[in-house]
Amino acid sequence: PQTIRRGDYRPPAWMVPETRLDFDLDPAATRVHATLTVTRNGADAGPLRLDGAGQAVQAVRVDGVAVDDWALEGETLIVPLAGDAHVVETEVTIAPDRNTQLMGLYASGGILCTQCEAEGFRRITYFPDRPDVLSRYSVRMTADRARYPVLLSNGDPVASGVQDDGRHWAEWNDPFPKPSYLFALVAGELAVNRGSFTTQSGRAVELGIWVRATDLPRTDHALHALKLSMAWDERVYGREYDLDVFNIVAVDDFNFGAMENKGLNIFNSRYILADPDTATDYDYDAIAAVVAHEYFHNWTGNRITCRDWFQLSLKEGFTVYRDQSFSADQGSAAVKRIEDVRGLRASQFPEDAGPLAHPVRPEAYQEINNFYTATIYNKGAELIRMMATILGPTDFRAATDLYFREFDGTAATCEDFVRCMERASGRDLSRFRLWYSQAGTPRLSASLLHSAGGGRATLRLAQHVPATPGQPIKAPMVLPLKLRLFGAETGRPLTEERLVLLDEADETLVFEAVTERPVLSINRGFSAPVVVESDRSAADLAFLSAQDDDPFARYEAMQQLMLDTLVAATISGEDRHQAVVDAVANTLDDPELDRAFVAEAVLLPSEAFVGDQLAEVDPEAIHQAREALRRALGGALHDRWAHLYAANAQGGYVYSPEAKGKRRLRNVALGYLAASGAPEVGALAWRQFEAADNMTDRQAALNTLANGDFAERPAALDAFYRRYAGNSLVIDKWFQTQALSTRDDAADAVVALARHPDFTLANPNRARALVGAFGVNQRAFNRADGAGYRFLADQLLQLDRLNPQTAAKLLPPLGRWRRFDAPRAALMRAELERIVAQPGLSKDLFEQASKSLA
Ligand code: HT7
Ligand code: ZN
Repeated sequence: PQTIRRGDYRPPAWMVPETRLDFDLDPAATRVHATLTVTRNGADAGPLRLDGAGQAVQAVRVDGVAVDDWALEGETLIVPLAGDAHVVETEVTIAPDRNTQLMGLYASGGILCTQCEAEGFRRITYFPDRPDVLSRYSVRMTADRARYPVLLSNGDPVASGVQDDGRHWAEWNDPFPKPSYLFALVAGELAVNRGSFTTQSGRAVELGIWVRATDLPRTDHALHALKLSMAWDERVYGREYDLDVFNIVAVDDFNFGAMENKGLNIFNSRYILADPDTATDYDYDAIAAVVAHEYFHNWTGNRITCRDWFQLSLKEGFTVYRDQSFSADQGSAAVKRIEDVRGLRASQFPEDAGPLAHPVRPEAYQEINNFYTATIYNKGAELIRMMATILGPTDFRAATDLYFREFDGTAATCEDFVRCMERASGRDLSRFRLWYSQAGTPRLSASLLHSAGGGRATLRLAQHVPATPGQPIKAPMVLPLKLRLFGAETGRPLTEERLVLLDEADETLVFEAVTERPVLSINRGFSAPVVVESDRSAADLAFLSAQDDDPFARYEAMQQLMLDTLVAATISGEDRHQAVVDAVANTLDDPELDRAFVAEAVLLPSEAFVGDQLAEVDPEAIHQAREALRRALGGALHDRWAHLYAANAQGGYVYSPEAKGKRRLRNVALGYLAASGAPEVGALAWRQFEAADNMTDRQAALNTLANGDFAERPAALDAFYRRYAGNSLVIDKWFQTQALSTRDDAADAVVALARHPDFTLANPNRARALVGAFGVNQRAFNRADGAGYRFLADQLLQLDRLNPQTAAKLLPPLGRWRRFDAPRAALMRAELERIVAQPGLSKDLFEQASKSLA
């Protein structure tokens, strides 16, 4: 496959100021008539080149006259043009009902919808399908009126009518020039939950959430989240919505979470539909976050888009930072930060340490769909957060104002963004730019010395950025580190919080008048996305977990204490449980702490995260060590867990930060009670399962039962399945719970579930629920006989024929072979080689598999 390089960027030879699209919609054969007003851009004398994929050309006209001097170069349509401005028309036919890739125009449960990012528009019509060609679109759709009563597109509706052949039509106009990846169309039998929002300048915007009629009662939360997002963007960034309507449509078959098409967002139904009986607190939070994310793209992505796909993090990193800040403002900012860092460590850190590591602004790709990664999104958000930290709130807001002012209506670059940060603040971010070009997670070592007599503390900081593919040697990065010293005896702070910008390989900081032994609190708030290696003792970590005034640092100290304990137990079988038991007891006994924070703080690090700390992952030893610590915590603190379980019961479901925190802590307590082996737990969990008035509690009880050997286990799985049969989002949970099981038989169960009548690879949510979840079940997936690896490769090869993009997303667990013992590594490599050798493999899966072997 061809490699696309950032350095090869050239401005487009032709611009398309106006685009008119006329769709004659039919699932089997949709006719698309495109009329493009094209103008030559610069002195290039070349022909017009229009991207296409998978469609048949029916006709080409230039300035109203049919021409036959066009040619196809691969799938690119070449049209010779004599002058500098022309009107070019094409007619093509496409088949949405045969589109299993879910890119371009496709059918999902009887609804016709589109997905154009990144390169799906070329599957609809011929066009310069690149983000720096901005065009004004007007769209006409004609369709069967009974089957497709609702016809939506970008912008505002302008006209509609009924024909006497059973068909009807609608026209939509989008006044804002946009790249083709933001085009959208939906046709279907949809019901709407309408709302309205008045912008800060007094304009009324009509809001609509469109779903199947039966799903309408589950759309209020999304609509509410949309209104909150609109108000938040005005208040925090001064950004107002710019069209008269804002529509969201939910579909069941979707490759991603959602898509920010101008004025017509299309969502995976999983990020819209919620009611207490079917959605967990986690689902509610995720819906609000994704609704906000897509809405925020209206400015960071749509009004200002990307010059090329290498700049993807310009819109994605900034928009994730914006949605994280929005969510933090809706409840506990500390808990939100903990959740975000946990996510970063679970997905981005391993990516940055593996064969698919790439910079936030990549240099090359074969398939752009493979670059919608945790690095582009989540590490990209950390870069924005670091710049916000370095600039401070006032300068950061001035810098984003400048960015919006200067680049509105353009296709910009990451460099444009950083320059605005510099210009508005007067700071030099030259060295900071390395964060965009260097892959790999920096490792920071911190060691604090104290000379008791002299009252001087010396902090030695040293950083190292590990080699990543294609980048063997790294320069030191700029690390904004928030730190503070506490007195070990008095527990009082010895210094103010300081922001240190470490930009050398090593540096020593001196603190004077330190009259008692200091304890170091570093990377507070996770101010830099790095791995900290410190020589803090278990006693100091326990101290910080109880005393630190930064909630994130407090959580982090507890995590580090737990990790050190688990690593020691895995490597040498050492039992250091008591220190963790005492620290957890302390946290549980602190009446001042928020329930949600306590729930996060007392959770053990995942098996995968423990594995990430080891030179070689031993999945079985890690599992046994973690289970032993869970048992110890469960047993030693049994009475506290039982008390918390009882004390946090609630009458009647409420979705609020307080109620969520109580549910979370109660369910964590249930998990520890189960780990304690207390005889009453099976019955307790079953009672919760049956009596629950919400999915958070019901699923937590199911997880507890499903992970153990309880007599109630089969009945719970069966009852859950039967209760929710037909609700695909909940049945996904049923598959996922079993794919994530910690039981010895998990891998066999997953293989059997792939033959379940409800399992299908055609629906990405279902594929992710079983195959994707299994890939992150460290113990089951890495079973020593290689059954897990074989299963994943078999599924990927099948899925690749339907939906290469989703298949490629599920491959990374196989690329972790370097982290395992030689027999496992050989088994994983053999599966990767089997994939690469497959005739007709997509470039999506080929790129991921071949890079994973290298
Ligand atoms: N910007 C959107 C990305 C997206 C996407 C990418 C590839 C294939 C399918 C896709 N669906 C949506 C989503 C977002 O980041 O908001
Ligand atoms: Zn996004």
